[in-house]
Amino acid sequence: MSKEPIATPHIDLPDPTLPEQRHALGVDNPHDADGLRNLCAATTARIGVGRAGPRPRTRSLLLFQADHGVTQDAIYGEVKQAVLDEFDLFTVQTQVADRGEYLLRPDLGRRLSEAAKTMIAERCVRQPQVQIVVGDGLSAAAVNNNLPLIYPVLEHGLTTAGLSLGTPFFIQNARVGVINDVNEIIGADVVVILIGERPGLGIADAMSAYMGWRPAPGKTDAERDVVCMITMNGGTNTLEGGAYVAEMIKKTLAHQASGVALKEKTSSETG
Ligand code: B12
Repeated sequence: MSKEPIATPHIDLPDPTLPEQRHALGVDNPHDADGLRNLCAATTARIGVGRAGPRPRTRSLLLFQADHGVTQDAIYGEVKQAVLDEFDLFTVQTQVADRGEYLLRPDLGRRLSEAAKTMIAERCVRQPQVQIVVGDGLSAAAVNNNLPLIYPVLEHGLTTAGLSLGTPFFIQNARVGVINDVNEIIGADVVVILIGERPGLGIADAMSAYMGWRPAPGKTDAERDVVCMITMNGGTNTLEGGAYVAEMIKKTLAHQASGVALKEKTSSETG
């Protein structure tokens, strides 16, 4: 009897992350296939996936696990030094010791370490009109994928409007509220933080730009604005996002207000 060579393993399930598989209808004999297809195309939510008896299909489960893996990589990944070097960003830390603590103690991610305060004080221009900072937040992938695209657009939009910019830098293990500590040192009119959003099970590299008029200790999100879901993977296009953030900053400067106060000022203007 001749011995068969060991065959390469036969995988009978296609890769569930491929676009044609991800968007394939899972419902057998749908009453209105076109209607269901339109519904599924309108959302990234996991609808129309079908089921195997009372359980999810293997395909759905594998896709869920694969997407979950991507979110873990985004949360625990690191921002690439090459991306920071492209814009001469130096790095400072918050009071968080490691990534585990970052997830458990959001309050520490809102405070700069003493070493960070010293470094910022030594290296940064004071009292610019706009201070840009970058934070990893909850997705390093957001910074790695979007910063090279958004930063030049934002910088261009602000400088062509004749605005003075501070010295930009990167904050590791950052939360949005850290802009209060930043501005205690810098004294800018507006601080904007480009930060990684909490990854979803479909898009893991979305960036947000949170900004505020003269942030200071004690100020809350009610005094901030956000442009969210900035990504080339199905959110606000990163280049357009950069232009929009520049416009928001100009509006903040013009009205000397952000968040709820800006909303109140602009809604009374428009009647
Ligand atoms: C988590 C989250 C929350 C959490 C924040 C708690 C926490 N500690 O994480 C809770 C449930 C409290 C929340 C509440 C609200 N949220 Co929210 N939130 C998010 C979510 C899912 C992720 C945000 C994120 O990843 N931030 C980055 C991390 C690193 O930041 P962080 O420092 O850990 O957390 C801060 C921010 O998340 C900030 N924040 C959260 N939501 C909002 C909304 C606004 C307008 C501002 C200025 C700040 C802000 O609050 C946290 C504490 O400072 C986004 C969805 C998205 N695609 O971004 C929506 C999102 C940002 N939230 C939104 C909204 C509308 C709100 C509320 C105004 C809802 C309401 N009507 O009450 C409130 C405002 C809360 C506030 N802080 O004043 C919208 C903003 C839309 C827009 N462009 O203006 C988003 C985009 C969801 C959506 N698609 O509608 N939110």
